[in-house]
Amino acid sequence: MTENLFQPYALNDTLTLENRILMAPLTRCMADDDLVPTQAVADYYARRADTGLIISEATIIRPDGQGYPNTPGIFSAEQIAGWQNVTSAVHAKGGKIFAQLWHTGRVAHPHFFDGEYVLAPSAKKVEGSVPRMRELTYTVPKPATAEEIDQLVADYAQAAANAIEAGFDGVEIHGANGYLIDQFLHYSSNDREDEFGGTPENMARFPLAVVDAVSQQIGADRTALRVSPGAYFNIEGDKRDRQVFDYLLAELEQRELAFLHIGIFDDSMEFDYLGGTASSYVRKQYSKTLVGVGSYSAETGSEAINDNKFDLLAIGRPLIANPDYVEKVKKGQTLVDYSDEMLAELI
Ligand code: FNR
Ligand code: 8K6
Repeated sequence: MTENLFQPYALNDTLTLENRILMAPLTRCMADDDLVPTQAVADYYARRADTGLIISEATIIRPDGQGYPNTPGIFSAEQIAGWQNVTSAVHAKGGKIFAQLWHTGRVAHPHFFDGEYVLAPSAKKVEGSVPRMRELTYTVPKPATAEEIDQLVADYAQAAANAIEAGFDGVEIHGANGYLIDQFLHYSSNDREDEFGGTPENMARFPLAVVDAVSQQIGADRTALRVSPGAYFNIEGDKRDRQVFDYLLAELEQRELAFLHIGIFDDSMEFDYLGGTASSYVRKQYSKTLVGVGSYSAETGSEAINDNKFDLLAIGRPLIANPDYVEKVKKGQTLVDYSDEMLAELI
């Protein structure tokens, strides 16, 4: 009943995926202390090369974007070389891989980069502390100046260029899950009064500047974006956010991105201000390639594609538990259930 997942899908003239199952980006905190992906990381991705497209774990564009221990970067020569090893291993097995470009904004912590403060749209801190390092409480961020915002845009574009140098087939800009780009898009984290806040157009300005700078650097056909119109992680929702995303999606509709990807853990979650689930809301506003995700099985995901709810299915936790997920689904074999303890090891 999952045949549609095994049909090829052309993202555009340059990229065709062999099937419609994507590996969702999954932070594993397994880079070495210079934030370089190791051989074990390369082997882990290579084992999943039969997915239609791997989206890498979130990868920081510069040191002050780091919010978790041992998350990989893509700003140093060593990191680029480490990723080259990963992309070669995936390509050798016939796979495709995008890099997910990340800056955590106010969810960063000065502990990781020996800094004095973290940057975000506004001086509004996120409650809580770093997972697995609970002694590191989140700090009140410093609102980025217009110059600092320009530099961030340039650093995303440089990271995209570095990703291509490292052999990635494209990049997904991480605009979801309450991190820097998402912080600009929600009223609870953005109360700026300059051209980056206060209205939907202003709140979408930085995210769109990043999309455009990255597209210009490596081509829109190799640029994707992940968004969370429904606030659910590291951020509070506000019913006015709806207008921001209405504006953002209308703007994205005019661009030719490789795809748009929903950021959510459970796509059955309904948001009153979106009038339903995150994917149903985006599907109504955006007609191009959409990647759905969030607690789907191959069966429910296949059905959602059949019902035209989205075009491609990203799978996260089941792919942590089953490196051979695609083959098992194809053969109708039983999957191993995911459990959080599996995060301790790369299988
Ligand atoms: C995630 N997720 C995630 N999302 C993202 O955009 N970048 C990331 O680096 C991560 N990292 C991450 C780590 C772990 C351990 C989990 C469980 C999740 C979210 C992920 O991409 C996906 O949206 C969710 O896991 C929901 O899909 P599944 O797992 O229900 O198929
Ligand atoms: C991107 C950094 C990820 C760090 C590890 C995340 C581990 C998440 C484990 C899954 C738990 C689900 C969390 C649900 C989020 C909010 C629901 C309202």
